[in-house]
Amino acid sequence: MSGAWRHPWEGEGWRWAAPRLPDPNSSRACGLGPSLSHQGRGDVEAIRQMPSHSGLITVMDRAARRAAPKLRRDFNEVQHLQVSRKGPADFVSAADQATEQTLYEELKKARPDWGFLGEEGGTRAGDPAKPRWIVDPIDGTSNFLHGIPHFAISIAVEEPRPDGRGEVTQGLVYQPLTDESFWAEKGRGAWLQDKRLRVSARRELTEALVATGIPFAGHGDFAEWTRIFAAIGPEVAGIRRFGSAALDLAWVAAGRFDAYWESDLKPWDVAAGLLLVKEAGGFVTDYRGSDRPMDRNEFLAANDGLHSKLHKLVAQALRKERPKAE
Ligand code: 2AM
Ligand code: CA
Repeated sequence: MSGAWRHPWEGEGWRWAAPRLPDPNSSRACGLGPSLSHQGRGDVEAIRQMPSHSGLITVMDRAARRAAPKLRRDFNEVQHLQVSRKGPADFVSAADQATEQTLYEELKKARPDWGFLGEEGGTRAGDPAKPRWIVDPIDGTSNFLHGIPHFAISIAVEEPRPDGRGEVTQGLVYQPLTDESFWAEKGRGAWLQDKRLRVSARRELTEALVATGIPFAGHGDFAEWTRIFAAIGPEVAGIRRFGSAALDLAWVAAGRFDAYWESDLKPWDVAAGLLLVKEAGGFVTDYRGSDRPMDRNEFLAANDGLHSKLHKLVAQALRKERPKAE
């Protein structure tokens, strides 16, 4: 469409100049890209560091970057489809599936006997003694569908454990439109490209910017969310609902958001993001404070100080909601 606004990457040769992950086999530290440096922020260490990571992170990062160009082209196409009567829903669903297929093929090439749990393709069994991939090809599909540039690819590695509970040991959230790769490995910290991430250091609720996910048609408990919102809203600096749980959690890890709450999510929405928050020094519990938030499918994430304050508010709100339940 002539006159339609075009994204800067919808042209020839434009590319966000973000640094790549260093090759784990290389001894050269990679530089900080100018557009992604966060000097002056307390949340990201401004010093150069050479992150040590396993080859798995390289595999995940490469898979996401291989899927990204088509996703960017499809996103641009969605702009044009907005005005058609049928709308872009079928197109976006096809983009979701194609992205997942690319990720599946790339990851399978690297680890042929691993299982795969993806939002679009369901479960593909692998060797039960080996880890499996947990993949969300587009987290923030509603944004993508509406032409809102806020969505991400999420990839996690879940290792089998004797008690039957898998444990996520690697996670990567890649935002194709900004070329930001948030990644974490158990015991090795959380990173944005080659910069170590820390959750925010803010301690006061009045300074806290809090992200959430709001229940939507047919999903979630709106009454419960409203109670929590009513309890937290008046106490904090602001509440944001951006529509991608994976990015919400990655941004808590990066200290952009101070806290986050949401319920009724799927494993692929949160697998990578939860590890990012934990490895960035944050706390994630359910609304009752248990450190197994997946069990109740409730997620409250923040630094330790804010977490305990928010947890008190949430617990109070839920007690009011269900006076006889517990
Ligand atoms: P999805 O984009 O992969 O579906 C945000 O609240 C989370 O809920 C996102 O991780 C998003 O994952 C999921 N979600 C599913 N349907 C949604 C909708 N209609 N609106 C907002 N989020 C939705
Ligand atoms: Ca999702």
